[in-house]
Amino acid sequence: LALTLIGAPTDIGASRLGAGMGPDALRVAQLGPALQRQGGTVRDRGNLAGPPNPGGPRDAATGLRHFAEVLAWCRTTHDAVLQALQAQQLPLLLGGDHSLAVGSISAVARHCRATGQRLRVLWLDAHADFNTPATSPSGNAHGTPVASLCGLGPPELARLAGFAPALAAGQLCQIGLRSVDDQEKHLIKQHAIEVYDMRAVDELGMREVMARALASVGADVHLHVSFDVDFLDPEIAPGTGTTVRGGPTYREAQLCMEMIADTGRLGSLDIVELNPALDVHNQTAELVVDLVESLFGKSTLVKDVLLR
Ligand code: DIR
Ligand code: MN
Ligand code: MN
Ligand code: MN
Repeated sequence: LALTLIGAPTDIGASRLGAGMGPDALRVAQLGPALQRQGGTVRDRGNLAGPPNPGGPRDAATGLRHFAEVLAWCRTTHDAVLQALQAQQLPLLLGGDHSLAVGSISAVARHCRATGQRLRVLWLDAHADFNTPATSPSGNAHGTPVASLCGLGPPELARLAGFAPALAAGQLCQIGLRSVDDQEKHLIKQHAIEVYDMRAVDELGMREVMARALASVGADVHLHVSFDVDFLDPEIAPGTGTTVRGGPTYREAQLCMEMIADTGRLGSLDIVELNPALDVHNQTAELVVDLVESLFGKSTLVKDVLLR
């Protein structure tokens, strides 16, 4: 297993500053050595470069805040992720805010189209990130990447894969949602997105949610996981900009990661919205590293003694 770490040190799409320190917080928490312990060969290609966050109001033309800078970061991310995939590496995008997922997932979609693999995207998040500039209450691009990937909003972002939509609605599954804007609810319904919100996690349990989410993941599937740190309950993961109470517990999150690992089909990963400026002693980065170990196969016992 050959992994490439790609740092994207920016908070360009977020409402609060600080997610740009996410890549280094993950390095400080020993992400690289943890992956190596799971049998990976890890190459850290360092941080991508891009424009600073100019702040300020929404652009009149696009309805997003500093759209040109968002687009620059997404393009650079797209190119780096595509390059890793073409070199047979598993790209691990270290965000940075969630707007970058337009770049990474567009690259993954492009790669899957070229290689004939079926793409499945698991979006782990408290939020749906399905706003368009027209529905967005904030103008923050981190609330819009799913809409872009489904072909809505500014065409420069929606067409980053070279085709649009980058994702058919049926390729996407969202888990952990508990903060969805009114107009996003309608978009989710209209596009018939497969969503397991926190009520579904409560009622079905994480095991059944993941069994359903992964049911179609066979040997021909490239599985992409887009992991927004605010997916986790804020009691265990305070170091992120838009926490929402009532998220998955430590054990639920571990099971989620372990069941993804069991498919053996993880092909690419985003870790986004980690904000060490809001954290205490880097505990959220350490938790994320712990979970990522499980995502890459760490288990308490030898795997074949597990009762399944
Ligand atoms: C809100 C918040 N739905 C927005 N979104 C967040 O601004 O679009 N996404 N925090 O991560
Ligand atoms: Mn998000
Ligand atoms: Mn979120
Ligand atoms: Mn550990």
